[in-house]
Amino acid sequence: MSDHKIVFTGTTGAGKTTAIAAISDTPPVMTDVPSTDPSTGKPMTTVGLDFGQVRLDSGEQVRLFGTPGQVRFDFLWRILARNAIGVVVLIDNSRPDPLADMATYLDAFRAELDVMACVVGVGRTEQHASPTIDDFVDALAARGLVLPVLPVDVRQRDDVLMLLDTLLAQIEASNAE
Ligand SMILES: Nc1nc2c(ncn2[C@@H]2O[C@H](COP(=O)(O)OP(=O)(O)O)[C@@H](O)[C@H]2O)c(=O)[nH]1
Ligand SMILES: [Mg+2]
Repeated sequence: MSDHKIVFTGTTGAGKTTAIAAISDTPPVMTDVPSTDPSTGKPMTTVGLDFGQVRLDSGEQVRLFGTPGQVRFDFLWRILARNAIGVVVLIDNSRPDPLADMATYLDAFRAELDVMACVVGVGRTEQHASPTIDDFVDALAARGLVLPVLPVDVRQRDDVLMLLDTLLAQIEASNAE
């Protein structure tokens, strides 16, 4: 691992800002501003990016970046992903078509996924059990991808750390090959 940078992506409201704030050792840098789009149901939205840092038990320092959610910023997603070791795709399972949301981000990061670790974190599964974790795994398999899919509550530090650990385990496994 020469560069310890991890990118969090996902739809607006999926929890990128919350996840980074939950684990960052330094006060997270956020660029949320009042939302002009009432349909998101959120008073604030991220126009730029989120940034945080976390020191792992191993002593390694990891930089965390959150992408702007809106698809119109997708050129920024790949700029942010340069030199990253992994990407966390956050899914909001309360949205109309969470499997399509996952596909959007997998498409956007298609080239990066060849060289980068990836995990999928599915949020709000308690109130929204469908699609199930197995449905996400099946949808990934249909694309020829085998990636970890975990239910997460991004407000819980331990859940976000679990996502990170899963991602890092993937990287270590591929380095050992
Ligand atoms: N009730 C509930 N709220 C959640 C859950 N997961 C995330 N949230 C909330 O969803 C919002 C996510 O917003 P934010 O982190 O700004 O999303 P971003 O647009 O991806 O950066 C926050 O207000 C979280 O508290 C969940 O499992 N249950
Ligand atoms: Mg945000």
